[in-house]
Amino acid sequence: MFWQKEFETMRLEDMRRLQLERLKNTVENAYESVPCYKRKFEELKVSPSDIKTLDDIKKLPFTTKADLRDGYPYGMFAVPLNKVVRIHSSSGTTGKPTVVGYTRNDMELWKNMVARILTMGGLTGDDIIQISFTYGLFTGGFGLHYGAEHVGAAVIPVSSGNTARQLLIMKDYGTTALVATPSYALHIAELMEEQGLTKNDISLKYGFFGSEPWGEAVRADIEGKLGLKATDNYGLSEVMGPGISGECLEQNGMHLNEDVYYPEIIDPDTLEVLPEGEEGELVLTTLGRETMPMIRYRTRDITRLYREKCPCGRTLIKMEKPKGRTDDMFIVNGVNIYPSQVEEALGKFENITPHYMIYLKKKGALDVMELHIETNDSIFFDEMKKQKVFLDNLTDKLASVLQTKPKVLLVMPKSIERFTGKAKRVVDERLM
Ligand code: DLL
Repeated sequence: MFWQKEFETMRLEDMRRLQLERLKNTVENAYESVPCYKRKFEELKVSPSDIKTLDDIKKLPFTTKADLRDGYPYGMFAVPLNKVVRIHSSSGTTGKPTVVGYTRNDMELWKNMVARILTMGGLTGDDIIQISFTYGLFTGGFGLHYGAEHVGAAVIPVSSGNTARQLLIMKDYGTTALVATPSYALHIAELMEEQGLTKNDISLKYGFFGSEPWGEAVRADIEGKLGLKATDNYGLSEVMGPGISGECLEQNGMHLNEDVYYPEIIDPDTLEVLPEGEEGELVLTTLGRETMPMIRYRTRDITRLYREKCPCGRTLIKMEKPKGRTDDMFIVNGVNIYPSQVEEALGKFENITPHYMIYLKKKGALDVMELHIETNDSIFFDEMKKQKVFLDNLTDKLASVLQTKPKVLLVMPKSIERFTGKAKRVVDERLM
């Protein structure tokens, strides 16, 4: 099933033609209407008329979060405020938030992009969908809400938190599709077990999880416990919100809506564009957005783009699950580590849960990476010998994957914080 088959199954040459036409319009609009772009173009001595082929995009300047902050709140808007019908913002952990706006046409576009993602992950007008993302300035709640309504599903806007109520609603209302962060889905599954419920007591079929990195072990866990097919979807507020890419039911890479977001992969250090298939930082250019045209926005997300025939029939370029953000990466004694590498390694072990925390500490001049990993009840804390063997195996495995030896502590079941939104698993105490 497709939502906009014409675009989702477009032949590559037609896609290229469409992207070029839309790129020219975007560049023209950004240059004419956003002072920041006019200045950046002039600094690089480029003008919209220099865009003759898609490859010419390399001549254009990048946009970063700092540009959005400098223009806080409305400096990057290309339309007057009376054309704006919605405002969202991304919280950001430091400094000012970044503000994003939507015209009526932007809202239409957004709804369609999310409807595409939901349709490819199995949603139809017959479903009852529970949106357990926070509603508010975060784009997740409202973004998925409008997209799901557009598909024609019955939307339950429950928002995040109050997990007992989430479960009650899921059971009594006969929810068939769930939208949440993967960490929150795990937490819902956990409470279900505690209440003695199984997947047979609920009616879930599809789960749409995104907004943070998650691996295959977590997917298997969520699918097993909730009895649904779990797909990943990706987006970011600076470029629109959810709806940029998502997995189909093949669960094999995310289809990126490239007719609306032109993707590139760059080397984050040299800023060189890398060939298709190579891993690097994702850069996105909006091809239809009115309020905030983004030219070569540096997402900081590390991923890979590739073309591959998908059994679902979609021809859109595929994007690998992002393994993390360049700014999430931490360095321990000179070794670069992404939290997702830790999660992947942990996924290979039985008897531990997907709940963990990483504490970065200093011991003299050296960095220490302390990993707190929650076990399930089947590791007998009273059987010291068995536990030691398990711990040594785990530490060795992690050391070989991460290239540095962590200090691993097994902690009691349910002792690590649960997250209702995006999980925060790294605490860097070296700077405190
Ligand atoms: O998280 C938008 C969104 C909402 C996407 C709901 C999907 C579902 P922000 O709060 O601006 O927007 O955060 C964007 O979250 O740059 C990535 O680092 C991360 N992210 C989002 N989706 C995924 C994903 C929303 N599927 C930032 N896998 C992005 C990994 C993701 N990371």
